[in-house]
Amino acid sequence: MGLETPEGYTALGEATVAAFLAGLPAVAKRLGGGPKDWTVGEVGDGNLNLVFLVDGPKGGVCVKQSLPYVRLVGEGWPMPLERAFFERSCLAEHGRHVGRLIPEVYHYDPLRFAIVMEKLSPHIIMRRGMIEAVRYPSFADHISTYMARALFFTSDLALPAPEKKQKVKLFCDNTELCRITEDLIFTDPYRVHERNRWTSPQLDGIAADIRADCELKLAVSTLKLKFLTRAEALLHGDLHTGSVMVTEDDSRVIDPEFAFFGPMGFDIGAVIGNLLLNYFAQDGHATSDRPRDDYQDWVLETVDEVWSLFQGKFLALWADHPDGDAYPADLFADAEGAEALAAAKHVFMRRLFADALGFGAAKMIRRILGLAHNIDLEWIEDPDRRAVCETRALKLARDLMVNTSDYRTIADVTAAARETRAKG
Ligand code: SR1
Ligand code: MG
Repeated sequence: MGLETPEGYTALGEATVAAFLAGLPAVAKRLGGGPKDWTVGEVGDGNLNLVFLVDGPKGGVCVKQSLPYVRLVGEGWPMPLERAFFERSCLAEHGRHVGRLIPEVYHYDPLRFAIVMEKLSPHIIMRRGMIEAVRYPSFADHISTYMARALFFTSDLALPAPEKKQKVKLFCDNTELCRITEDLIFTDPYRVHERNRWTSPQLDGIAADIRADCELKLAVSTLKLKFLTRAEALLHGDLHTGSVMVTEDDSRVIDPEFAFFGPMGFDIGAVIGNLLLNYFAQDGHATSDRPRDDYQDWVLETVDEVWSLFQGKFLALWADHPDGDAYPADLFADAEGAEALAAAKHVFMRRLFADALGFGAAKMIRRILGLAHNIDLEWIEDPDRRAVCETRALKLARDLMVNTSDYRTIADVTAAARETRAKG
């Protein structure tokens, strides 16, 4: 027996999407012709939803629909349909601040829990491009703008408290998606759990060491507490390289269904952690006629740029728009105040950097020892080779999480990544 769903909901299929869109005049006009002229393909390769690409004589659209369960696992793991509502709400909120760095939403259907949005073409999922060693020269600029603006403008640095609280309230109900993160990122990889998997037997010993590593378990639990309690800004919530669609000169952040008010470092860490995973994975994809060293240099340069550009942009926004209830500008109007505020901003950024490293490390560990892996590593066919890459990534991640304060600058992080790789 299927899972119970609200009246009006049925999962769309390739045969029914056209009829659904035909009932939306503005979307139908965008596609051109009529339903018979439209081609539909289901292309969802994520862990949760259905995704259809629809093309007509005039243009295309993308339809994303929640399933009442986790697609990766099946009906045995029910999941609220409302994640589509949170995704659409986040796209609306972030859209006010980041403009064309996300897809345009054309329609939201609250009965079908479906979002009809811009079909990004010729974009591809960034993770896939990076596995092929494709460079994205504008990515660091784009993602740092996205993060700086989305995080700053939804924080207490920019918003009056009542407005911020209303927004927190709206996203507070995204509890089940947060629960996925709480369990899969901050807890499961550090305990025996049937959902976990890893390259076995090669990583059996390391997985056991991690489960016995109290220092690491305390560090990840401290991060989990921050994730649970620190409603700092509206996060994307799952900002890995599979959530960015790219061309050489365009980047669009997609899929913010995990959106909620949480610690800013969680999104920043997700980007950095996933770039570092790719850096280590390259050694599993390199061949003698196609070495990847130059590409690995580019990945680390990108890590550096992402943080450096983010920091500069975030501080610039704080200087230009000190409109929130935190650090009221009139308290710091004189020269002494200005100096004190500058010092406080420095402390803020240092704390944010440390948060990002900790969360980035947690993201790396979960993709190697938890349920949901990523293809950067999964597509390395030879398990021995894959395990070498994964072991290096785990080693760096552990150090980033436990000895976070040793990393004063982003250059310390990229140097440690190189050193970890060089040591084998
Ligand atoms: C059960 S969902 C597993 C993962 O897929 C999503 O992309 C998130 O990263 C989530 O943790
Ligand atoms: Mg996703």
